[in-house]
Amino acid sequence: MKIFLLVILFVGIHLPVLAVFPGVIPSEKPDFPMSIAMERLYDEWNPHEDRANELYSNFKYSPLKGFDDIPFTSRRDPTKVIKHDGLFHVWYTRRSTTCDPVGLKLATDDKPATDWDLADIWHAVSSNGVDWIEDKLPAVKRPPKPEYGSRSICTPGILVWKNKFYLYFQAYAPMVGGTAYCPVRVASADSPFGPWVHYPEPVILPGPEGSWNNIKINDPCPLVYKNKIYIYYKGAPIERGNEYIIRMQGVSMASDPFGPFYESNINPVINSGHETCMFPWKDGVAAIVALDGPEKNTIQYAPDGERFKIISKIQVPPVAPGPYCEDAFLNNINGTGFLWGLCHINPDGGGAVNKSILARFDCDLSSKYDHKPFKRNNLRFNKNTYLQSGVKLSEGWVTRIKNERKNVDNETIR
Ligand code: AAL
Repeated sequence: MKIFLLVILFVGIHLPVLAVFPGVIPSEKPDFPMSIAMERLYDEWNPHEDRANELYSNFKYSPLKGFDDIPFTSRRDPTKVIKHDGLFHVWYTRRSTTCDPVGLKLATDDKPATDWDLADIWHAVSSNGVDWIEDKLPAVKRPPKPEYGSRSICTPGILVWKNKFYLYFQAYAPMVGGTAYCPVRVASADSPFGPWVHYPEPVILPGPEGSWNNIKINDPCPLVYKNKIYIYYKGAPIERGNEYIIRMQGVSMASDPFGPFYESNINPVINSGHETCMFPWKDGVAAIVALDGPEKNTIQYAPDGERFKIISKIQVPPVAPGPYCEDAFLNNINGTGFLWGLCHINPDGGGAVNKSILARFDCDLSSKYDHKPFKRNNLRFNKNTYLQSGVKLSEGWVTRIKNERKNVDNETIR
């Protein structure tokens, strides 16, 4: 017995301590051997997961008041919200036509091809971000034919620079959609109430033949960073097919709102995403990247505004977010993020040929405030979410899959 105890004592003293990962998460990376997943938790994420990640949030949505539901009137793609003399201001694409979009082939001078065709830029104000008052007339109207924008001006981005206001927008002519050429134009005003004056020339043009953005510069998203105007955008080439880029995002910089804009020499700077949403964050720039590409539904950060990396993965992000980001144009290299903004929702779930409505989202992407409910993950959805059109498997595919079962599903024991 004595010998047995002695052996236990000896072995006990000389065996290495068994490294059981503790329930209380060590805030420093442990130095005992761990799986590569746990290494990653420390190297790429942070030990307290999403709840300790300032650039993680979930998003909650609310309807807005004050935007009347008018037949064949669509509102979408809001700018960032700004606050000026106590009032919130937003601008957005508004289409008021006599019918729903009919697609590219059937479009005429007054029949819209897409939801953002035959549109102008409208403006609304609010004192609380929920109840809005829309102007009676467009803030910026389409310029005359054949100027760029005479078919449609849409998807604006607001810039505040040296106490003046600038709206950058997609300027389509003679047509929108597919392979239509789309540069960015700008209009300026001394007050957010206008009047807005078109600058005569486009300020950001699509890239050269064969390049990633040779046909479209979409979703201009301005901010002020390192004493310059940075405009992020989504680009697209005219070519279509699996070998071509669908959408990526780049940036161009200028020292004057009317240009010249010089594009980053490492464009595109984001390899995924659809509508743009960039905002100053600490001494860099962060972005909500949604919908398309391998890095869809992430929030990314670039310490220099150009070298973006994934910081969090998000669910049900706002479509076309326009945050109320108080320091977007302050140029103070101390971005603090935001808690809410406007976005758009397509009531029928589609995209191009239905109408859209503006909505509000709330979140916690702020380094100044801590709103814990927005740091929760594990979002779960009800039956209607899974069985809505666009998510539910179509009857055609159900039949096809049933018919193919014999050839596709192998025996479990072979
Ligand atoms: C939007 C944006 C651009 C596209 C279309 C209208 O949500 O990505 O503006 O061109 O859809």
